[in-house]
Amino acid sequence: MRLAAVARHGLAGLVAAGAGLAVGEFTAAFVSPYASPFYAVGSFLVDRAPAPMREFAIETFGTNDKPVLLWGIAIAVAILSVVAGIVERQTVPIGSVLIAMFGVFGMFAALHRPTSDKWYAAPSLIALVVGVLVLRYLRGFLFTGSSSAESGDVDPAREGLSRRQFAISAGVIAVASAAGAYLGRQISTMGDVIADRKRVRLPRPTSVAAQIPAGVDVEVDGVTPFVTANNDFYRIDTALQVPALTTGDWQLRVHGMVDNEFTLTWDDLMDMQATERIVTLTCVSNEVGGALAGTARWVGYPMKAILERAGVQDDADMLFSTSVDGWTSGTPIDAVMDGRDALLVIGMNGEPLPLEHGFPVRQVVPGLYGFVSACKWVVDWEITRFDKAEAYWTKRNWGVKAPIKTASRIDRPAGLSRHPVGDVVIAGTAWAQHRGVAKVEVRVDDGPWNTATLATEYSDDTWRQWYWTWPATAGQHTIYCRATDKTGQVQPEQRVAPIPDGATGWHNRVLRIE
Ligand SMILES: Nc1nc2c(c(=O)[nH]1)N[C@H]1C(S)=C(S)[C@@H](COP(=O)(O)O)O[C@H]1N2
Ligand SMILES: [Mo]
Repeated sequence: MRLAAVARHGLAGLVAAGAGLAVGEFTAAFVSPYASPFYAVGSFLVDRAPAPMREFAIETFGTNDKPVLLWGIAIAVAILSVVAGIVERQTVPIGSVLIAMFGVFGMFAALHRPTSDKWYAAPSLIALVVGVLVLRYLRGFLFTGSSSAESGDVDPAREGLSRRQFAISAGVIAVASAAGAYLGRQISTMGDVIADRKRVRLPRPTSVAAQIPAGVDVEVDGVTPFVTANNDFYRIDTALQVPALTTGDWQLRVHGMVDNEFTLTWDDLMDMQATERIVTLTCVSNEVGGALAGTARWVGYPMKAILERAGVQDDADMLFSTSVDGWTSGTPIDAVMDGRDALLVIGMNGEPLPLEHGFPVRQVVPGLYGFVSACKWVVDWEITRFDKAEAYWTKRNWGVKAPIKTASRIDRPAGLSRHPVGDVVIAGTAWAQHRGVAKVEVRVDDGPWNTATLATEYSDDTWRQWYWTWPATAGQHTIYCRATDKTGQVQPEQRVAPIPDGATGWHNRVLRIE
């Protein structure tokens, strides 16, 4: 046989085994990540490796022992599959038998995983079938009337696929396999995180949130509820794919300009005293009248206590937080230490954080826009200085320090809606976190400002509903609202875009009275 033909047959074996493993990986995503043929075989070997061998691996490779092992298996499988490709024959399918043996080993190993059921065999079985079919196909024994086989002496040049067909088929199968395996891996790690989240039991907070008094909801149809359900809570982040971080993998490294560096684990958090607070979060990108704000009941740990344990040095002024996906925020240390309820949060409205909202751990700092404070999937705290570090959005021309600006919006009636002459209830939401809403006023066209009725206040850190009943007269009218915070600052009329540190301006709606 010519060398080129041998290489081609070897490649056929490699692509076939790869396709089988990829399909196995993809299928495992729907059974269990532990049913993956590749990982099942790997774990089977690890679990049964003689103790001295394991100790050798850990001593030699340290925490890299797993990657080294996985690469070892990958290389062994690659060599075997090249051999399988070369030795495969039309009538004596030794290569197919080799691939099938690996598949059977996979089934056996998967069925021996601690949590297994009979479905654990499925990914390896499907991998076996796909591996054999691809090998037969690429060797030219499938779908290609191979008359040469009858003659016994196979001429590689006349056999099955043309060189061009082979190259295209092998390429397409390899690319599809890589994509399928990748997708399967992504789906199944997500499955791990989802299972991990289901197991989390939130601690009972030692400091509970104040009761929500009756009257925080004005109970007028169309007004945003006081507490936002998790499913309705706005989501803003740069993550194309939600980071997959389990509580077991989570750590928070606290370092930089501190007296004691340390790392917190999930278990460390469970040993600390939890605090529960209701806080309204707001995004700096919110336009006037926009919906990028929400209020939730958060359970977490006072960030101040963690910084005190670290011992922040006098000249530090910034908490530079990094998410597991690399996103960063820079929070003024003053804001964390001034007594407000800045929390390292694990619970949202009675549940572990939803994955999109930062599971397992995020920050919530009352009074600051999310981009400078609300780091989700947070894993690293560097205590530093604003003149030394620059966070994700600040690098992209957004602000450095960004307290939330006072805002008010009309939630009802809908813009351009029609109403009969007579009383029309105008109602909405206002916020000025950590200062508090003192007053909301409503104006019709360029008439006088009318003081709205405010809902019962929950706290300065939460939004506040309001309403005003307008004795409407016929015609088209524009309704405006504005809020005043407890420092006496009135929301300015001037419209400013959200970039760099938050929008300003009065929200308005046009109504038709007939
Ligand atoms: N890791 C990470 N955390 C992040 C962000 C991000 O892009 N990545 N966006 C921030 C911004 S801009 C806001 S407004 C809040 C939004 O939090 P939410 O999605 O839970 O409402 O998260 C903050 N935390
Ligand atoms: Mo934001």
